[in-house]
Amino acid sequence: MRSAPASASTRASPWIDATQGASASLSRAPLVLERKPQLRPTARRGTSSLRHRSSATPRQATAGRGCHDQLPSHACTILRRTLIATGVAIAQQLSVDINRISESGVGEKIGTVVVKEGKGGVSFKVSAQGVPKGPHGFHVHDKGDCAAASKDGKMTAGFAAGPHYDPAGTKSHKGPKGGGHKGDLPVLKAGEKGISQTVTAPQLKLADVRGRALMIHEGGDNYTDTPENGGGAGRVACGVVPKG
Ligand SMILES: [Cu+2]
Repeated sequence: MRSAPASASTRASPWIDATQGASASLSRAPLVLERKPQLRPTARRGTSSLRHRSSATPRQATAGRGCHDQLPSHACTILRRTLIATGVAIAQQLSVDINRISESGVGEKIGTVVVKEGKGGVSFKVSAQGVPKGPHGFHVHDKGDCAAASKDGKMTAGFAAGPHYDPAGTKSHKGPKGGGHKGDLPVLKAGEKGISQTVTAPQLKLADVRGRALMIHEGGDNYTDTPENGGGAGRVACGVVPKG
């Protein structure tokens, strides 16, 4: 993971801060579009943030973060419109903190999930420590809230996140093969050092997961409704995907 380069002389990559929406931040120097730059995503470590990074060459762009800090606003506008006009594809990536959860609420951070949209759907690069060795059900839950909430009169870990994301109302848990909950993801497997795994959900767009919870369950997932929700049992770790 690279931080934004400080020098404007030799390095590429104008950084586009999508948190600024359409007024994305651009590079310090004029952009000479000799070819269409391919935007590649990146994220700053340890934050739930959204950044976009271009592969523009040094001649195309120079370093800098925050166009509006370094160029007059009309120059940023022109540059942004130029990028749009040239058909630049904007890839997107989010970094989500994952925290331990219990019936007492949200605990310490135990990892991250890098969420990235690509041609094949949305990928989830999961890094988490301190979870038991073995399989763990992993889903997009409907609400972006990892807090404990009451279930059958008893405070339950992560229950504020609601059920699995199911915009079509299938009420069916079928796993990543599709046809059921849209938020059903491939099961994770923890080793001695925790989870280090990337899974992909072809049925999802990044917009589907924004503002929702990523939930890691105590046990595995058989991708059926018997037992309910794949039998993943309790919710043990959770993170909320930023809305934008
Ligand atoms: Cu779940």
